[in-house]
Amino acid sequence: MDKKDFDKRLNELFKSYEKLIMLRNEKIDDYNGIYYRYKHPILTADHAPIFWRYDLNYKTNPNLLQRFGINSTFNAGAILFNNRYLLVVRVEGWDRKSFFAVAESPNGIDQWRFWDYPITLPDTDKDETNVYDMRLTQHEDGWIYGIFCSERKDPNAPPGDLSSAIAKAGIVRTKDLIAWERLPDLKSKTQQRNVVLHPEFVNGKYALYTRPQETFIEAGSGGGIGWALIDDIENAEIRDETIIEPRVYHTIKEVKNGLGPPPIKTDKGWLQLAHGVRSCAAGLRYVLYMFMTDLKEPWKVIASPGGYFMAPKGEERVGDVSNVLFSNGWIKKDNGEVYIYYASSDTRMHVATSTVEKLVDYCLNTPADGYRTHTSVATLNKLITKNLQIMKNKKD
Ligand code: M1P
Repeated sequence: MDKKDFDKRLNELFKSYEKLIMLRNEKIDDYNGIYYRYKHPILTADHAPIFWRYDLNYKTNPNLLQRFGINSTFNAGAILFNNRYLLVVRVEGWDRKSFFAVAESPNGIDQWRFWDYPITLPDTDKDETNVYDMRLTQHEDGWIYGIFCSERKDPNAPPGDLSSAIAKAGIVRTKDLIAWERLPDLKSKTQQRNVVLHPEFVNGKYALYTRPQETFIEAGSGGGIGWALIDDIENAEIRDETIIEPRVYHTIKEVKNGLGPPPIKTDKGWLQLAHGVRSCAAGLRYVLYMFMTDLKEPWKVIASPGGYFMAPKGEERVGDVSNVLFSNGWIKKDNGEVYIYYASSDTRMHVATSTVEKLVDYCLNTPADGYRTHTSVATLNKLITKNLQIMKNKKD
């Protein structure tokens, strides 16, 4: 490519990149009363800056080739920090390694732009191979904590097994999302993923939502979402762990579940968003579901709307790991609006919007799963009878 073509092509790349970033998003009018989806994904691999992907120097890249490929942008932690909408995104390269990078939007809905550099985590363990799915918690102790999955090869894997891995919870903290202090990884008897720090002290201690698992993929006898109090966050260790939100046969969380973002405090209790996984002929199906826990005793589940809150739909259904919705970030605004950031099929990020009022109503008034067809039909019949009466009264 001669220099003139190089410059022309580069100019086109920057132009189409800006067009993508500045694309305005809009609500999809697909009413369910609970939340709105949006027309465009908010972050894709194409949102990675041009200067991350290309060497812009004609001398060293005369053919203008991508030098650092980005595969996907997903599973982002979220925070409203000094009135700035920030996501700590799991960015995955063509080399399959994930890293964290901050993306910022002026309104939380569109125009997401990555900060110039990704996050450089303190490198504390040479065996750590991959990191992902950071949950951001603005804790009442004044720090912003990030808990993420730290993955390494299973040292006990038999020769030739290059897939078995170990999942641990890595912990970092920051005051500005620029300088990150790494604390020792969470000590646990089992593998852990989807570990989330509760934003307040509970009985004077740090409190963690956990997800014990027997193997890298399977929860096994891990049971579900757990709860553990931690004496010292600078040397965090799970001593006692109780399952507070179990997996259940023939539900959307039959195979495994895991907490999403840290909970949102409301006057009726803590709003909790989680993912549930079931198995089917097509593989695993990940959906989002909600529950509420008690305000004073956040480990006690007080409401469990039955079924899923959000399931993969349309183009969300297809991607690197198809049939997956996953969320580890949401933002509550002062006016009560809630922005739910979720990823589809381990490929791209989306936003959905709701309000605290609607989410609390959803949690408290959606019938619980009765765990049997018979109870589902009874629930439906009750609603139909009530509604037919209303419809009849209108006619009379
Ligand atoms: O591929 C779907 C998800 O699988 C894992 O989630 P969980 O620990 O609940 O099984 C994670 O690797 C997650 O990043 C991924 O989106």
